[in-house]
Amino acid sequence: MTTVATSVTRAQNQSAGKVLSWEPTTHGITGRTEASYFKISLFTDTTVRIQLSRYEQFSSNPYSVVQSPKGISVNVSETPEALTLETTELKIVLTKNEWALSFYDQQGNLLNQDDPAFGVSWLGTEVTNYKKLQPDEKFIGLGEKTGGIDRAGQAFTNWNTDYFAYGVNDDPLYMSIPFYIGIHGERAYGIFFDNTHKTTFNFGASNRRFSYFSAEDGDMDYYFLQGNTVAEIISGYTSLTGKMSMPPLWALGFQQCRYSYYPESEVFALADNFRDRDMPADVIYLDIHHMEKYKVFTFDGEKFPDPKSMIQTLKAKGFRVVVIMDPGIKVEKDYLPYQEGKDKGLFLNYPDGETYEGQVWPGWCAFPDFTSAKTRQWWAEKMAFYTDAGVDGFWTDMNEPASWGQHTPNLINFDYEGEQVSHRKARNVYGMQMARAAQEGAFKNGKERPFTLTRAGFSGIQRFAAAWTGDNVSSEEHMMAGIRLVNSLGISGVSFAGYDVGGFCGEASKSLFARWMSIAAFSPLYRAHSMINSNDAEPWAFGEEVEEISKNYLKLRYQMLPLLYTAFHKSSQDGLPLAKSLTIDYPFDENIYDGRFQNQYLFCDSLLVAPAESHKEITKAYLPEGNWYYFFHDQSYLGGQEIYVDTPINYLPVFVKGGSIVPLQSPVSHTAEQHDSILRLHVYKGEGISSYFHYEDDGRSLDYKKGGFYKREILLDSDRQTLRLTKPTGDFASRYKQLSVIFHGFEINEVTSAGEKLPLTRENIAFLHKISDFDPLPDNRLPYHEIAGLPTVTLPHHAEEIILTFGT
Ligand code: MIG
Repeated sequence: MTTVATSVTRAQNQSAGKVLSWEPTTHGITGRTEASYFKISLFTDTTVRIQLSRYEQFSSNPYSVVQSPKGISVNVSETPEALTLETTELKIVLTKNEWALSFYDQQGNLLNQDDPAFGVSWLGTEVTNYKKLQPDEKFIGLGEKTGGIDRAGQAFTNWNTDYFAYGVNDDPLYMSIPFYIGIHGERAYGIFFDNTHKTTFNFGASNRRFSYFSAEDGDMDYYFLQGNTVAEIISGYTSLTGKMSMPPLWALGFQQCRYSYYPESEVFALADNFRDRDMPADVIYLDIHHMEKYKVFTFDGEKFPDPKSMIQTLKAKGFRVVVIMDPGIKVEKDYLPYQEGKDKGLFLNYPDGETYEGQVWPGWCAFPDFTSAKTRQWWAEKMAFYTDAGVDGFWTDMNEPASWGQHTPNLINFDYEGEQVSHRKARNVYGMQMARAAQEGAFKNGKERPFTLTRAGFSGIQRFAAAWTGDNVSSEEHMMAGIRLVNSLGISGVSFAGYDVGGFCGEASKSLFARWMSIAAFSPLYRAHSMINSNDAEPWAFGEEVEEISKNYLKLRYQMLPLLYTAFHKSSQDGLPLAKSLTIDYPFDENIYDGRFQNQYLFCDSLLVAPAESHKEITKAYLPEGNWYYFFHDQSYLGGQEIYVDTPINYLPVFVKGGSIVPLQSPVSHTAEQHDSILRLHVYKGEGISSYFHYEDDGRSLDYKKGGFYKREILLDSDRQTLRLTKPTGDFASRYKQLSVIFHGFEINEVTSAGEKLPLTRENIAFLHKISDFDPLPDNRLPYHEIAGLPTVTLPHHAEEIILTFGT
């Protein structure tokens, strides 16, 4: 009888049940329900942590959250039916008769509500929180997830997976970020489910009663985030899980990868090709063939006889080298990293103590336990092998972890910062901890800011590495899917992200490659890559016209460096992405969710990119509220409408938001090359006051943390026709000696500064250069765009306040 009863309970849903008791804590309350222990803790006025466990001891994730509760005042009140917790921004009501929470803002608007019957429930070890679906509720975020930008009606799994040539609707991929934002009735909220087990998010798939998030095991442990805007919610999430730190400037340049460049002579030829063809680039990758028999911390002596001098030569040409690191360490008696790992107990083990071995490129391998501080430290020290040779960047691949068979046994032990857990709890954070070790190593041994790129990750990964979207495919739909993946990563805290330009698997057509190079110029990470045994896929490998188009967008990318650098700085401060899904600034505009427009995004806040497939000659774009200018010819549009745009292969539709200040510099062939010292501020007429800040630092050290930066605010008043540059702050001297202000959309005959008239010229501006007339991709490009006669003034970029007044 007892046995049957128990198994029935285990096999059916069991909710948390009645609230039996509670008591106040410093940050909220704690108590018991019939089936669980609970705790509600206010971290800020807008962020609250909810924990429910069937054990008295709560279990948690030590890796993602870096914020602790602030000393805020929480007001708790009780009625016979409910407990209410209030801050200045948030009201949380807990129903006592059956654990269920409702969240309101201080105006009394319902943000989010548990299903009153199921609230938090268990099925065996699986724990779930059921949330009532709100009318017309939309769901965005969840990191590296395929599908449309609104995830309503779909469900997703978080389980880091090596997925070669994934389909554009496949799930799960490499990285797990259990954070999403719900949007309904002009309100939004965020939920971060901080459980590292395999989790499922259901946004109303196969039912119309609730959305839910569940984990295979562990506690119900989530953060509810309130915000007046979607941006505030993302900032709240990145306050919890951390923000990216400033990357080195060179990482913003173009990065060329291939599986694999070797030998040394090929690498030199590659570098020379970029320079001889006048195509800007900063980074060359060495993929797995740089190693001897795929053994990490080795160079293949035949392919790369003298890595140090090779890297020196490349550096002299303005290139940085990034090497790949895979976690698997070849099981080989005389291979030092294997011996050390074994002797020092740094590898993953079976519960009986035997080293776990899985098969990857080097053959049978042991896997460092990156969830142990000792192992991370050791790995970081080993990396001196690379940094001594002059390697500047690190690429952590296969860190899901991947192994042939793709089914790591669940019983394997992980340290998990001393907690000692199984693969089920640790898998999803393994990759992030490898990236953390890589960042530590790059930092410790190198003298400059590190650049690390990772495939696998979990919430908080943005603190350790940039991300790329793995093994995509050379197809139009993948090009579009990559944009959405990067935009979704951006909603989920990962600002520095990109995709393999040209597609990793398969062969890109000429036009596909040209378009991909154009779009990716507007991606935070600008990196081309392709698979072993595929055709050459460098930007000159597709014929002269594609080369010219690529060169145009590469040059534009380098002209945009001042814009990009400020955007990276801003993102490192506020946690908002550089590639911004329109759901962030325009969440309540229904049109942006339209399948035809869902790939559009704002880049660096001021540019709206409306990507089109490469075979399209015309496309429809949607311009949200405000006024807009077509970037390449300045035609102006009112927002709130759908428009047709020509999309010839040489022009990607990009629009500038009215009121924007877009700083550009002269093109350079790599980020360390000196520009012409003129900062060109392109100023676009909008409405009222808009602001921008210009940010610079040395681009390589950490001095910026101690005041070594140059920052000045720029305020445009489009109505009163003034532009004000505040006095700069910080100890760094700007690298720009002159300032050119180029006015777009204004009628101007006169510009004065401090009562003095400035010489006004009329400039012809072309953002892209003319493409010569050979072998055009058939009829698929437009005449050359030059914007004629733009009013321009040039003045010294001095360090005092500058106020320009302009008009007729
Ligand atoms: O099993 O290092 O996603 O970018 O070129 C394949 C070889 C391993 C997968 C990565 C890809 C990389 C490739 N790697």
